[in-house]
Amino acid sequence: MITDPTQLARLLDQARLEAREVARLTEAAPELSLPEAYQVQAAGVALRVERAERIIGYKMGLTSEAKRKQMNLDRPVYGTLTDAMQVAAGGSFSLAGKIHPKIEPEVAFRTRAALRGRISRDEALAACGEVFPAMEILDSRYVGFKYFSLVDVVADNSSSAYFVCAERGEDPRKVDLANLELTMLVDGRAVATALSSAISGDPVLSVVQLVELLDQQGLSLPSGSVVLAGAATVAEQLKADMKVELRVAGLGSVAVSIRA
Ligand code: OOG
Ligand code: MG
Repeated sequence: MITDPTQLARLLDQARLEAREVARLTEAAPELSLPEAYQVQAAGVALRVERAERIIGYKMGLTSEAKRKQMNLDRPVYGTLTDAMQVAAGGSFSLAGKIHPKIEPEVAFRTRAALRGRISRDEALAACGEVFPAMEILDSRYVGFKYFSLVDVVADNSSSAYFVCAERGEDPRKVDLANLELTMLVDGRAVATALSSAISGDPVLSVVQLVELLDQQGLSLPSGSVVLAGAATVAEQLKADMKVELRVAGLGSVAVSIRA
């Protein structure tokens, strides 16, 4: 890499802190590779950890065909989640200081055992203690959000910004994980519906993919991690005074109120 990863990470970090859009990194650094982009992501997370944030898990992105089409990108990616990104279930979320946030319906797992390397679906499932309804609030730091490459999105922590997860989950072995019905409502009106099979074919397979991607960076998934499995549908632009709710049949619901 010609440019030091921390230098690129600082650019995106400043953009986030100042709620300012910036040009995609590959405009100035077209040679940036995917492994280098993950180094930029890690350097950006390290800046947040220096400010006393704590890594609590990861999000998988582009695990559904709908999202890959919307973003015109071809492969799943991961982002890193810190405690500062979690919005309380039923809480309120302010648009102040955000760039162009969107929300999307997901499910999340909490692990109860560490995972590393190439694992089977059964191994991933055994390590997932709970599954929850969850929504991710994305906010790309790039101009216009939409037109960027895989390398750009990975460097930008895969557009991670915030997430909201239900307080109570279910035992993932006790639900039909690939056939959960997800309905996201805005002010009581359904805006997105999908089956959980839209997420990697089966959301627990997002955990399998995450652990493999982490291994490529020399990382493992600690016990107690939150894993967002990826959106089941395209994301919805956030606007002030929206109330957004996700209902997952057999799993429960989670909501967030948006304010200016
Ligand atoms: C990339 C992140 C996608 C998901 O759930 O598919 C994502 C983006 O759309 O900006 O989080
Ligand atoms: Mg997502």
